Amino acid sequence: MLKLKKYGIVAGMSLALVAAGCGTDEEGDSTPVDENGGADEETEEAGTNYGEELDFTITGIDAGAGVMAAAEKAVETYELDEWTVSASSDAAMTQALADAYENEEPVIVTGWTPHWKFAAYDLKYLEDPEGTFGEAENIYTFAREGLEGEMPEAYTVLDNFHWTEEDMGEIMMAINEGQDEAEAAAEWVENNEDTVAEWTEGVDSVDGDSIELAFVAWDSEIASTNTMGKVLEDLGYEVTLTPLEAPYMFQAVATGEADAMVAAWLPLTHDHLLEEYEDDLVDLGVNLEGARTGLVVPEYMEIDSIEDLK
Ligand code: PBE
Repeated sequence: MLKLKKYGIVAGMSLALVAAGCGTDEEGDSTPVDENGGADEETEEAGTNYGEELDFTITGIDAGAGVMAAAEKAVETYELDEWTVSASSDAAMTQALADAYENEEPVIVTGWTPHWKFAAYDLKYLEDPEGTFGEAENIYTFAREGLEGEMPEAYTVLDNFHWTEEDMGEIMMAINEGQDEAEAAAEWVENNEDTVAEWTEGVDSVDGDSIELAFVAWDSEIASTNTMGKVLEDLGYEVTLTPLEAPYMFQAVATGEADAMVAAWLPLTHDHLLEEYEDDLVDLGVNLEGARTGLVVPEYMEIDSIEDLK
């Protein structure tokens, strides 16, 4: 069975990040958004920008997530002076989304793809003309220094790991519908022998070597990390999955406390973390193409752009 490590350091980290975030955000004042100023004011007067209804709150996730930093940046860039991004978790964010959706009420969340919420609800990304959330992202695998020499079998599988949004989506959906995380991943592995065979081709089994994968408990990364864990377990590894906040995930692999992660979003979302730790990380390349982050709202809301929030 995949082992899940428990850490008690997560809450303290959030506060530290919020504090750090305030100091390091760039000045957004010089951004020229005047062309749209008139239209935005009209929207505001008509009361359709949802600010008061939402208490000027964007529902966020864990403070260490890259999409949170991007959302803070958006608030500055688009001069959404009254708005705040509230930190919570992926689970709390999707609950808020579900509650609002059920009652056709407005809600704005920090969202990303792949995520099951797009299959479960009619949602849209708010346009981001200033590119605060960047363009398309890819998800990368990183290993600790020395893994290749010490655990060549695991290293090869991690290096070969590559799948699609649809693959990940199947597991996310199953978990969202109530299936146990490890079971959902195991079922996918059983049903996708050919794909898994591409990752494990020519790799010898091992005899109970211990390996630890770090991840963050975002639904997308719960799916990918449990899948990689199951594949390594089937090869004979004793696998531990360690949930951390994003900065600690990078740190754990960089210091060798954990062996690898399949949860690095680049070029933008985790850029600041890669910059800090890249000298001590081994880049095993992209495992999923075409990811995306942004502010996400239900289709029924009458706004289309982040600019409309002003
Ligand atoms: N996410 C999901 C992460 C990367 C994976 C978009 C929430 C983040 O923002 O850091």
